[in-house]
Parts: sequence; structure tokens; C-alpha cells
Amino acid sequence: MTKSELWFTELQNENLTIGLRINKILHSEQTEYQTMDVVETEQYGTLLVLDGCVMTTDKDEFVYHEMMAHVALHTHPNPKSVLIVGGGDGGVIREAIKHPSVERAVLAEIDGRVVEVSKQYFPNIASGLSDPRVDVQITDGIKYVENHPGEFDVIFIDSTDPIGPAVGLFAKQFYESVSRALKDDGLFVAQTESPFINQDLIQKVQGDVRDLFPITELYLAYVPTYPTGMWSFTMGSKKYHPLRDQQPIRVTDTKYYTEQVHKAAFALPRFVEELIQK
Ligand code: SPD
Repeated sequence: MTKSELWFTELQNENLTIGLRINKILHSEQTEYQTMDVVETEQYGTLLVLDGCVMTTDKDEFVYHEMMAHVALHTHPNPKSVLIVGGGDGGVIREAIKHPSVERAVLAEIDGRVVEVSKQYFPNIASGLSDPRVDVQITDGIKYVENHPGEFDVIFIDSTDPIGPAVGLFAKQFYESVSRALKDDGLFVAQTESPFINQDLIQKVQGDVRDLFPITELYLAYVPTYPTGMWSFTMGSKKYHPLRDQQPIRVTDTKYYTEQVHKAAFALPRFVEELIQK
């Protein structure tokens, strides 16, 4: 059978694109906040695209979702109450509720259409959204965080790229609210893009988080469909350190995260160390 000649191309920066052959366009719409497309790709299965940027694919989603959720949840000794800001596809929540200590997982997603479309086209990723511990709030995550002081053990900022509705999720003012929304021993993790092409953003976030949290660390994972593949996460923590306080493994049905990968993720290449030099 001849292959389709339809290609999805993400302009990752002005000099770099990623291209994926498309078998079928499954869904396209303009929501109140962004453009949203779901396409079936030959290489990575079903792909979710927001404002032209890859958000997740069926085949490599586990890397990002596991590494966002399990590093933090194996740092806090007893996480009970967690908040995911953004993350409307449900991937981080699916991983978070694998932790038996988690009693309550709130998803604060501004765009209800992302949740609905993910349930329809990504049933595996969205599978946690119907769990009784999960509370889905279609609301502005920034306001939600401001209005819930002292409630959470762990907060995840699973934002889109720093354009459109996500810009405020990379602001120092927002990290201040995150700090207030955490309990006295709470911690947060935010996705902070690629060390190869987003150095300014990573340095800014590191500086802001260091001003607010006694423990600030960066770690890496490898997501093939994200720009450059090398992806960073920034952790700010009031008390627990991800290496000194690493908890014994609690969740084993993972494909990427292991006890050793947790440790290794904090071993940074020299250019990344230099980028975030304290
Ligand atoms: N450029 C990719 C950045 C995407 C970060 N968020 C993805 C959402 C997946 N739950």
C-alpha cells in the first residue's frame, strides 16, 4: 500500500522542525484557548497537538508522564493530596494515583476540550480521570492555586509550551502562589523545556525557584517527540531532597521510571550543569 504523503511538522524554533508522517487526521478544532489537533502518525501512534506543538503521543507519553509524577512522589515520604495544573490529557494523574498514599488528586485544567478530546482519543492516557480520588476542575490553574493555600503535598505543573495560555505558568508570581498552596513540607515539579534550545527559560525558572524554595533541582528525561529529545523538569521543595530523601520504590508498573533512573536523572551533562550553575 502506498504511504500517505501528509506530514505533521512542528516548528520547534525558527531553525528546527520535527516531521511525522500522518495516516489520518482524527480531530481538529479551535477551542476557546488554543488550536487542538489529533492525528494518527505512522511512527508514534496517536498524537495530540496544541497550538501546533506536540503535547503527547501514544507511543512515548510514558516517559514524560512517569518522570513528572514518580520522581516527586518518591521524594515526598507520604504524599496524600496532589494537584496537577494543566495536564488535561490525564497522563500525570494516571501515574500519580498509582501511589497508594494518594487520597486526593485534583486536575486544574483551563481548557475542558482537552479533557474531553483526550478521553475520546487517548483512553489509555486519560484512564485515571474517572478514578474516585480524582477531582477534575475546569478552571484557570493560576487562580485555583491562589485560592487553595496550604492544601497540597505535591503540585505538578504540566503546562504546554510557554506561549498562549501557559505563559503565566512560568512566572515567578505563579511559583510564589505554588509555594503558598503547598503544605510546610511540600514540593513541586514543573516541565521546563529543552536545555538545548530553551536555556534562557531554564535559567530564569531556576533563579525564580531558588529565590523561593530552599531546595531547587533540575533533572532530565528523554522524550523523542519533544524538541531535541532532551527534556528538563525543575523541582522546588521546602524540605525533602530528591536524592537524599529518595523513598523506596512504591510503584513498579512503569516503563521508564525505576529507582536507578530516579537517581540517574539528576546526573547532568556538564553543559546543563553550567547552565544552571548556582
Ligand atoms: N513541547 C512539549 C511540551 C509539552 C509539555 N506538556 C505536555 C502535556 C502532556 N501531558
